[in-house]
Amino acid sequence: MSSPKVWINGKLFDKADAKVSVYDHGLLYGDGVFEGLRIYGGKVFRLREHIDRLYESARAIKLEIPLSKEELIAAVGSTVQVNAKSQGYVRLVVTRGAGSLGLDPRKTSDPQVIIIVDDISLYPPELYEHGMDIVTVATIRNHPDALSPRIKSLNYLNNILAKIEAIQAGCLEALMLNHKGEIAECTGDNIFLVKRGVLKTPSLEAGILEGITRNSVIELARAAGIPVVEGPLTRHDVYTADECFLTGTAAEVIPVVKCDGRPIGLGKPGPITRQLRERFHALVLAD
Ligand code: PXG
Repeated sequence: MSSPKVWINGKLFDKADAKVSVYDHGLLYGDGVFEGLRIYGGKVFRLREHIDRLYESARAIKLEIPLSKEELIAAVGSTVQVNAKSQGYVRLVVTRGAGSLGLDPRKTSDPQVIIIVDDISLYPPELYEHGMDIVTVATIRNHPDALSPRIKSLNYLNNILAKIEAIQAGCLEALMLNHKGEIAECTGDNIFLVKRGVLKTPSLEAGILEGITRNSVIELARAAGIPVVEGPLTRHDVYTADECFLTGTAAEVIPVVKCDGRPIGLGKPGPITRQLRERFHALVLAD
């Protein structure tokens, strides 16, 4: 495969030449926002939703993206085409831009708008078949009044610290609680439970990212007549659930069969998880 072409502020660069300044506040302070999108059959899934979320993240950190949504959508389309990818991943990044060595965002100029089109690394296929084992970690999700998890910012240390704990415990994903001790989300995925035929997931008030895969799965479930409840959930709800799965652009819909050493339900992927996974696969191809 030829080297990926990276779009930066309107120009295309080979991967090796795609660079930003070491004075960029995205690097110095994690001052910026991003999106992770997925290409299915040459088309970006839910592009409009990702663009809307990117602009909302930017608005929340008072960062003005120097092009319109329509211009950015067109740039994503052309970069996907140039890279001739029919399946893959798109990373959109907007940094605050280069500035002096101080926090003040007014000292920055030229925000960098970056579009990377590359391959996505998936969990091993066995995990989709047999389900994954997750662990609750001590690192709580960012307090929403400190740094809202609704903002997909370039500072992912909260999630990375949780991921390190999960790996230390021999798991690939961490279940993060919020400041109230409720279930929030995993490091790069939202979480769902099934109990007596009802699909349950933390509401946005839990302090989570409003996942685009999450929203698609909620829509699919409702359309299939599966009741969906968004509200506070505890670890007890996870331990006593019939089924559990995670959703995310990278993970898609992946079953969870164990949490903190407790098998969930029968300890294997359940029928509602399987059904929603199939419906999600059909949706990404149709959308
Ligand atoms: N919670 C968090 C904290 C996330 O970062 C999700 C939930 C799921 O949201 P979506 O909209 O994807 O359903 C995410 C998304 C990566 C990567 O490279 C991470 C995400 C998405 C794509 C790629 O690790 N996180």
